[in-house]
Amino acid sequence: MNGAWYSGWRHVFKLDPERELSDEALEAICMSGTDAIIVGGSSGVTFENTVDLMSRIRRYEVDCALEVSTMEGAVPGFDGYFVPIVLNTDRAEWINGRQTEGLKEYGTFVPWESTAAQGYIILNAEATAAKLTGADTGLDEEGLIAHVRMADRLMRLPVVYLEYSGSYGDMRLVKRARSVIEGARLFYGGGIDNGVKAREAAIAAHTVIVGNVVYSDLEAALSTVEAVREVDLAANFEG
Ligand code: 1GP
Repeated sequence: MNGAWYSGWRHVFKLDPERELSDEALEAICMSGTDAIIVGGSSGVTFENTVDLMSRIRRYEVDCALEVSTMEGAVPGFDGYFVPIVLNTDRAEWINGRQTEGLKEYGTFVPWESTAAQGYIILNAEATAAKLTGADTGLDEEGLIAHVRMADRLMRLPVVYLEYSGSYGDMRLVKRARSVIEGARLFYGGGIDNGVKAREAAIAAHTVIVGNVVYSDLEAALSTVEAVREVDLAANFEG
């Protein structure tokens, strides 16, 4: 495991700058005991809505990172930055095109010590990110493991992100992915809308990302924090 700034994160809420969230709901999320908030979205991310959400989260002590998916949304002042690289697409724009365009513009300003690439493997065909990037979501197990090894071993990316956004993934595959990883941290996100799913995902992956349910059922979202803590308490107790 790498000793990076995000390496202790077990539970993370992902908030979308384009979506409305009341001050009360944001306070509950930030004070929930989650390890961090990631700000990011697949569409509609602008400088203004990103600054606005960051400054509202900044009232709390929780770590706050930005997933930089557009140049317009690159905002200074976060604790950390993730740069997604989509691995299961043949559209170069999403592998290195947008990233190098961003680096041409902002390369000298990047806080490298708090910036990490994420090797995204997008597995839900219905997800906006899958449609946007032309991801090959139909990978079989062998294909998935090959992508994980490419990210972790060949490219030595610090984070591998199994993205099922909007649908709950196959935890057997997530565990299998984790079993072949040597250096990266495995992020899992998608369809976690209750404590049971959060618990399963926390057993399968290093870091569990909870998104949509924040906007549809806040209480259920908050219950995922406790579920992940319980997995870790049980693991510590056992040994
Ligand atoms: C989205 O992986 C995250 O990028 C979380 O997925 O919104 O389905 O919880 P959900």
